[in-house]
Amino acid sequence: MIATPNDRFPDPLLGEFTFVGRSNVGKSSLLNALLGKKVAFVSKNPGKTKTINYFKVNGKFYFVDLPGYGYARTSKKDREEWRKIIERYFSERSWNMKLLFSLIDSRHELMESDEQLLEWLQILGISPVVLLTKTDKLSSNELNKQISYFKRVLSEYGVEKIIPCSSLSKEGIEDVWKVIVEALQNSEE
Ligand SMILES: Nc1nc2c(ncn2[C@@H]2O[C@H](COP(=O)(O)OP(=O)(O)O)[C@@H](O)[C@H]2O)c(=O)[nH]1
Ligand SMILES: [Mg+2]
Repeated sequence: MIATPNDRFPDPLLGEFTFVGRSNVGKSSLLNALLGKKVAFVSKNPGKTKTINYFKVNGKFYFVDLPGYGYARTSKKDREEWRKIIERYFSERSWNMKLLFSLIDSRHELMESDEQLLEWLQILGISPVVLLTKTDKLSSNELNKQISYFKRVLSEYGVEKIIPCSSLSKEGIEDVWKVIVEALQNSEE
């Protein structure tokens, strides 16, 4: 866990897969669904934890849980703190990042805080894989509409890959693993 600027990043291993999104988007639940066990803390109340959490996977690489953003009741000070932590992460550690997963709630439209993150990533030259979360809450008709909406708006930010997923129904979990395994194989070559 990295909480203060003095905390050091762990041994790089084979790389890391990083997860970012608005608080309450379902990031912790998705990490748990991917790992098939409860490693990340799921909460009904949008959390204020501003730490970077490293989960070692199979002793070989990491899943990195970045602090959530965009919580309605955050103060300016909280946002500044978030920005500092994320900035430190991208500047000191993005070299070890194999993929960045940007989580967006499949039910809503893109929010301003998502747009800000996506703009920032474009400047940094990072093209995220977007995971549309909580798809179990939509009918297949509604989901198809949302997918075309997101394809359209996200293409403006250079996003090439979108995976609809649900920690509840487990939709998309295998697809996420597929891109992770591919990224690991590509970096071996
Ligand atoms: N229906 C449904 N609810 C979910 C899903 N993922 C998360 N949630 C709920 O959304 C809330 C926030 O989840 P959490 O994983 O803590 O989000 P985080 O703040 O992004 O880490 C909790 O009440 C979860 O039970 C999902 O795939 N489907
Ligand atoms: Mg969480």
